[in-house]
Amino acid sequence: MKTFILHSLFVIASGFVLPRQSCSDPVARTEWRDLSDQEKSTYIEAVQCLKDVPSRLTETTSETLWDDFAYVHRELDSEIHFVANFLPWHRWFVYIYESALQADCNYTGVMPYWDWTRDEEDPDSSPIFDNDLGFGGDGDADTGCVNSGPFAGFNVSTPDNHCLQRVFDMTMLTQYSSQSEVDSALEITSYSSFRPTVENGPHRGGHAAISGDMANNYSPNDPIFFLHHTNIDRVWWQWQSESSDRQTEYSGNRYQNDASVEATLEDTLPMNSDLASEEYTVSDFMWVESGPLCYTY
Ligand SMILES: *[C@@H]1O[C@H](CO)[C@@H](O)[C@H](O)[C@H]1NC(C)=O
Ligand SMILES: *[C@@H]1O[C@H](CO)[C@@H](O)[C@H](O)[C@H]1NC(C)=O
Ligand SMILES: [Cu+2]
Repeated sequence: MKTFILHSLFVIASGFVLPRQSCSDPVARTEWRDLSDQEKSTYIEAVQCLKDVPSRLTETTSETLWDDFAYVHRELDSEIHFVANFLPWHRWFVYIYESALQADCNYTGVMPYWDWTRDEEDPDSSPIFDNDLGFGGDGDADTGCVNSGPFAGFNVSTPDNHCLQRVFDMTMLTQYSSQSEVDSALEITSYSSFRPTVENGPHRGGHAAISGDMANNYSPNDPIFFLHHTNIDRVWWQWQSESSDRQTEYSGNRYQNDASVEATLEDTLPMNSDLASEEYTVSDFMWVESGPLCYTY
């Protein structure tokens, strides 16, 4: 924990990430329902705070730091989905979000995740959707607008000004994001096959189950996006934890529209430089305890 706080201070003070010591004290990320009530409230307040921080982007419709994430994700859509870098790119994206919560909103807690497999029996009653100590539930039956919980009445600006929307279909969660779907992904031995299985299975399930903003390329409008993707990251971490070889196991198609180009660890990860000024390659995000990262699950 100490290393982590120091690290964030360096980021704030210098504007760029100084070369860091080895990761000796990784922070353990926690499932939402395993946080205390106090920890949940602190996280929700930090997320709400992003709406009060001005946008960091130039030449954009994004109005606040909250909105920047959906804008950038939408901007890069075709470069970061259905390609090999889907997992390392989103690992980095969650890290940028976590760093923003810390640097701009004084958040000192851990990055929480949503383990959907714990909701297989009764997804609608998930603590994730709690109106007091969660992210609120389904949108209004007519408008899709989220009208209850901590984010009721929140408008977002990507791709245009609209209320945050959800249109629940929890059969998608029980079908694609179940323990058995996760288990069969973990059985796969090659990255080039593991990545699409996770992306089209459990990943798709979480997006489609919440739907509304979550079903679009501006899905980071919904704060649940980050808990969902942290769990996707955790599934990858579980897969990588099988053997240290898997910390460098990376393959598949680099581009959506050109199957002939093989992805490599040296590929540069795209990012809007207003959101993160550092340039990184895939290799920097291959393991949660190296490069800029220092966490575990
Ligand atoms: C974060 O902490 C600093 C220093 O105490 C304070 O000046 C600032 O207002 C805080 N920011 C928020 C969003 O609470
Ligand atoms: C929020 O978005 C809705 C459309 O979804 C719009 O009717 C409303 O005027 C917006 N509210 C604000 C304060 O911009
Ligand atoms: Cu994405």
